[in-house]
Amino acid sequence: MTVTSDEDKIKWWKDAKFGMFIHWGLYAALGRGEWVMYELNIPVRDYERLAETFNPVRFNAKTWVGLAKAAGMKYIVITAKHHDGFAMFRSQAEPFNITDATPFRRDPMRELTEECREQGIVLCFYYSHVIDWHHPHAVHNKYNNVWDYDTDSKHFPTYWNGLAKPQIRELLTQYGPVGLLWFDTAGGLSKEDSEELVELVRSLQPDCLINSRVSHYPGMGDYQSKGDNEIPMYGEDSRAWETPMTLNQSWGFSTKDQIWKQPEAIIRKLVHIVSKGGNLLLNVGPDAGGLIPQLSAERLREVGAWLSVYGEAVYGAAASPFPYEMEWGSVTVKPSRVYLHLTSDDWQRELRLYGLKNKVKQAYVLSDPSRTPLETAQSYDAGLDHHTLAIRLPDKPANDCMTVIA
Ligand code: JFZ
Repeated sequence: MTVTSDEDKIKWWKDAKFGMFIHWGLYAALGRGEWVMYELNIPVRDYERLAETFNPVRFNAKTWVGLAKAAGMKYIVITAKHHDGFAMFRSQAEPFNITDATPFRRDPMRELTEECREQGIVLCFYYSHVIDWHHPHAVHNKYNNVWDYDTDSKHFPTYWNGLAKPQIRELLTQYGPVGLLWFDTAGGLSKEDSEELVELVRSLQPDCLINSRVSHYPGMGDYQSKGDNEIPMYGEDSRAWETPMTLNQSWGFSTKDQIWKQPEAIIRKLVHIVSKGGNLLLNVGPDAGGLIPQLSAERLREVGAWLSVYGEAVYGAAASPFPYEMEWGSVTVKPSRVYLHLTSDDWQRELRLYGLKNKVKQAYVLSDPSRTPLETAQSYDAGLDHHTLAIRLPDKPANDCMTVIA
């Protein structure tokens, strides 16, 4: 067996840049987000009854994976179990799961695994390892189920050894290679318990990546999960990182939330994140029938259309070497190439770039198949040992919300 170095192990993910987050579970039936059980203090016995009618017959793995692909996403992270404790996969560890407790009986994780393999997308699982509102022995903290279960009778090992670890084992043994495990909200879990979980994952699938939320102790896992919609400042993070983001304001399906981000805003955020060296994990919340909302799908397709033209400047690109934000847009780089992502709202005739180490050979609009060279002027400052580049820009492009100059 060859041991992959940490750097090699995370390379696919760092190059991927853009993934699809999917929050899907029983809560979709109530249409007000994935925290509904907690917010309404729904008793476990009542919540369990949602499973009796959960029958998402319109779920189609091919359509979902196809949408991720059309959006230009390279990996999918789906909630195998969220805080409600309901397993959206076949599980021997606990009957509160989609194949045993619902009329649907199918295992969507299996169907997605097969379809992802078919379409070349990396499948990854979200698993809520600490918060579990269904289990009487989950860690005691204020985000767990304090309405059904009293603290005094809690016995954490019953949950940890009887449910969390066995289910993580199932996820890593039932579906072939898993790209990464996305843990969440680890408050109350000891460092030793988090380490034990990391060891378990490593022993079953050494190449499976783990996000930092496996523990609330800093520095654990293979990369840093930022807060919701959070984009760090330049130089803030030395580790690989990812921003989880929603298209509206909810993770789980919501009929109330209709505040949607525009495709242009999403493209700019993606580029901005990549220019700082991060990944964007963008969420959809399918409904209880198994459909991804139309308003989400439309937006994702527009992002994908932009990426199909300008993807070269995103996938596999590294962070901007300039340690500050540009008022005109963002910068990404590849060996011997700089990409200038220009927003089109205040289009200038000329763009100036200071502080280049090398003289630039040629500049062109990335969407121009003939690569017609743009007019440039360069000067060298011997004192600062850097080049200044001025590019004469073409007319403002009609459709693109960001135009890339290579
Ligand atoms: C958590 C979950 O509680 C939520 O339901 C969703 O799954 C989201 C992706 O993750 O919520 C968080 C956790 C951490 C932060 C924000 C929301 N944070 O660190 O800013």
